[in-house]
Amino acid sequence: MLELLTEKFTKAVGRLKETRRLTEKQVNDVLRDVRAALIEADVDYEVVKDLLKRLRERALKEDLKESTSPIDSLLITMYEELVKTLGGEKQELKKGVVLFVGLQGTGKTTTIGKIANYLRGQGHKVAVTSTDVRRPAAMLQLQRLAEKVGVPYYAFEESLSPEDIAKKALEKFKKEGFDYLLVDTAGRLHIDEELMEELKRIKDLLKPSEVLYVADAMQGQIALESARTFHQTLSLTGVVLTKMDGDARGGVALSVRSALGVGVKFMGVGEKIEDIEPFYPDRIAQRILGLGDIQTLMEKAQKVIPEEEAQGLALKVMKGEFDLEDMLKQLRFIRNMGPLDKLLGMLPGIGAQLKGLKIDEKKFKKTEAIILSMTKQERKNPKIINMSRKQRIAKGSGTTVSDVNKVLKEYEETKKIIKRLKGMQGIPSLPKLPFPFKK
Ligand SMILES: Nc1nc2c(ncn2[C@@H]2O[C@H](COP(=O)(O)OP(=O)(O)OP(=O)(O)O)[C@@H](O)[C@H]2O)c(=O)[nH]1
Ligand SMILES: [Mg+2]
Repeated sequence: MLELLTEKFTKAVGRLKETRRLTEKQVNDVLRDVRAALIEADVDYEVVKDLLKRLRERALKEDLKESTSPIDSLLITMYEELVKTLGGEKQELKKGVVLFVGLQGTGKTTTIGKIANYLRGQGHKVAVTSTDVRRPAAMLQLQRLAEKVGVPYYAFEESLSPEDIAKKALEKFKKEGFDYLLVDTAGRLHIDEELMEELKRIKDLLKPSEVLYVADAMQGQIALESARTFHQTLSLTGVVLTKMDGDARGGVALSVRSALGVGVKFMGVGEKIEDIEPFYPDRIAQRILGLGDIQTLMEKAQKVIPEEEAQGLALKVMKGEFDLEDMLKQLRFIRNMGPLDKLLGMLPGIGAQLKGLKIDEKKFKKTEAIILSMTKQERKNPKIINMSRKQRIAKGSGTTVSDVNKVLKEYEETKKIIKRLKGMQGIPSLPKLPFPFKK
């Protein structure tokens, strides 16, 4: 997601690499590239105009040119204005009934499963229910998801009307005193009167604390057009952008706030239940500027490896002490976190350059078996692994000497890459302060 913008923004700013002082022409050149990137990314035209106006005013008015490090200042300006465009502060989900609406197939039901899982992980009491009596098996789909997540699904007969289901579900929710009731609704291919009326009646009955519009990011601006119509009838309180994993442009993410006046609250980044992220405008701005999203990366990492271990590993990598034991840890860690490309996108500077890398499960198992067949000493100091040791390791892991050689070679290469990454900075001069800045 957002790769296009990251690539173009990094390139635009990257051209200033050797510059000490910024001329007006250079600022204009960067802004011209930024504008082209935004348009290519399918950002709403008015949004582009507005953002560019703010950037230009600040870049030229404020004494960027006199700043000791003008590129950093330009980056910070871009960062701050992007955050504004993306909606400013992160928006919490208000407790109570959360009604999910949107066109057919945009990901409403899947998103409810994901958000239920997310909220539950945060320690909230969550229940879900569905008023989608139209599509056969729609209710069953949510019920299955609820079982998987481990939250109650309020089941009612499919012969009831959506309004009756809403009423009964609300009663139950109030009685149980849960924090959130997530309510699924039926989708339609196109907006029609009947659907809008039905949703309006459900909304009036439920008096939800949130009405979230679920938009498929891959649809681009079209998604926003229907969102506007929903907004008129239902007064949306926020948007969930789904399928961000399939959308390299990201235009919708930048346009929602200004098009609707409400912000994005979550984004879906895959088909699995964990593939949802709260929408942090500051982190998204960092990603777009190629500064990575270390916070989200660390949050994901903490779920699969204990914090001290993560820090230990990072420290070792920084110091260049990286043995086979560390490589195994890292492989396990990456494997538990999901596809590599999603993670690399969060690393400063390199995200846009590395795409489509994935862990090969079979190869992983083999590597793991080989490393586990080594003695502690061998893992710490792979240099001592001579031919007879290789034969023993191959036998122990049910592999061949050539497999062992491959792992050793991979280890050497990983070590080299780490060295290179250490010496590399994504953007010519990364701001000295760790992102995000808090003013
Ligand atoms: N790649 C990807 N796929 C998603 C995401 N969210 C949902 N999907 C997929 O989109 C498809 C439709 O999802 P549903 O949740 O059934 O959509 P819906 O809006 O409930 O559909 P209706 O109930 O028919 O209106 C499914 O195949 C989901 O797996 C996402 O963030 N990324
Ligand atoms: Mg559905």
